[in-house]
This record gives sequence, structure tokens and C-alpha cells, in this order.
Amino acid sequence: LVAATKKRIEAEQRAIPLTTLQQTIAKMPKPDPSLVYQRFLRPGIHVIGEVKQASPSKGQIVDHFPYLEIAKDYDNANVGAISVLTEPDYFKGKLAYLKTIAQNVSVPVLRKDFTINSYMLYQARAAGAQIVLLIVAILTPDQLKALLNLADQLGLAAIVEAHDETEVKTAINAGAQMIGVNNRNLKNFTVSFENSIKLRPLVPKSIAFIAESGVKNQADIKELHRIGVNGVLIGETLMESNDREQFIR
Ligand code: IGP
Repeated sequence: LVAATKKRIEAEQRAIPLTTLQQTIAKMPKPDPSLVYQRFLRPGIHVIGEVKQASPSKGQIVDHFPYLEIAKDYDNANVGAISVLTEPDYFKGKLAYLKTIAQNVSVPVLRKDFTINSYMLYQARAAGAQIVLLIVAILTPDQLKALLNLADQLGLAAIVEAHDETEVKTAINAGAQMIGVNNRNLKNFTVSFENSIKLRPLVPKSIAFIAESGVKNQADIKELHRIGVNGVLIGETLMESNDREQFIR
């Protein structure tokens, strides 16, 4: 996935050079990342509704994919944020989906992708994202720090995704203000909240803690709330739901 992403982004950068993105960004208002962090630190548990058509674990999730309508459902439910997959090969995502959604909703939008370099942050910002995903496992600690700093300079908040104790420490050391723990084991795709339960105490209360993947129902959300999670990222279950607003409320 990382190799595929590298190739994809190199091609995109040949088509649209960094200076073009910088000119676009200069004409846009600069968002304040601290508002995103504060949003998730409010009392309660905040849903991040995800917009994705496919995933490596499930293959095609939905055939009918009215991405803007789905995003508007999330916006109406006043979710914490909307996550939009922009990875094309495994998730059938597109940056264009994110751009359209960002223009039509009032909540922050997350670019969900395998961020490997600074160009991808400029792309995210130019498309109207307010949040990016930085995955500890695919970056060196120095790259993570550099990308977090650049994100902040660009006005982007970051969810730093960690899978174990070492990665959580790396995320905190790098200055993460929002940490995402994936409940899905990426080697065998099984889901368990054990990781969230185990890692929650390692993250200070001043850093927003997001539990990612595998949320199936209200009982799951309640349990994650009980263990002190600030946010839950829900993809599949919401994509398959026929009443998304109702599920979130
Ligand atoms: C959503 P789920 O099980 O609710 O569909 O999971 C989200 O956590 C998942 O899409 C995800 C992801 C990622 C996707 C978590 N981390 C990194 C791509 C890249």
C-alpha cells in the first residue's frame, strides 16, 4: 500500500506541481486546528462518520455510493468530523469526493489516506480538508514530527494512528494532539476493543483519543465511552445503515 501510494502521489505531483497547490491554498481561509482538537475534547463521545465505498477487509461495501448525500446525513447529525477515503486502489476513494463534500458541509473533513509526504498535506488542504491521518507504522519518528509540524503550519489538525504501546509513545513524543487507535488487526482483519482498553490510559486527557474500526451498534459506542474514549471512527456500519442520522444521535 505504501509503495502504491508513493507511485500514485509522484504521478499526481507531475500533473499538479506543489506551487500550484500553494497558490490555491493562499486564496483559501486558513482553518484553526485547535478548534478541531477542542471539538473532540468536549464531554461525550463524538462520531467520525466515514465515507468509503470499499475496503481491503470487506471488498466492495456498497454498490450505490451517493457520497455527498451520505456526507450530508453526517453533517445533519452534527458529527465530530467526516472521514473521506481518498485512496483509489483498495478503498475506491478519490480526492474529488473530499473536495465536493468539504464545499457542502459545515463540520471538519478528514482526508483518510496513507500519508507519506508533505505534498499530500498540501493536496488535502487545497481540497478543503481540515484533518489528515498520519499512521505511525508507515513513517519514521522524524518524518512523523516533520509532517505534524507542517500540518500545523497549514492549519490542519492530525489524527496520529497507533497500534501498540510503542507507537502511542512515538505519537505523544512527536506532539500528537489527537491519537487514533485501530481496533482492527491489520494482519488478519479481526476486530477487538482490547487495544483501545489497553492503550487509553497511556494517553493524557489533554490529547483526544479516537477508537477506530469495528463499531457495530450503540452498545459498542457506550462501552467505548465508558472507557474514556473521546471519539469513534465508524465506516462500514454507517455505510450499510439505512438511517445514518438516527444511528449517530
Ligand atoms: C473505519 P470500520 O470498521 O468502521 O469500517 O473502520 C476506519 O477505522 C477504517 O477505515 C480505517 C482505515 C485506517 C482506513 C482505520 N484506519 C487507515 C484506511 C487507512
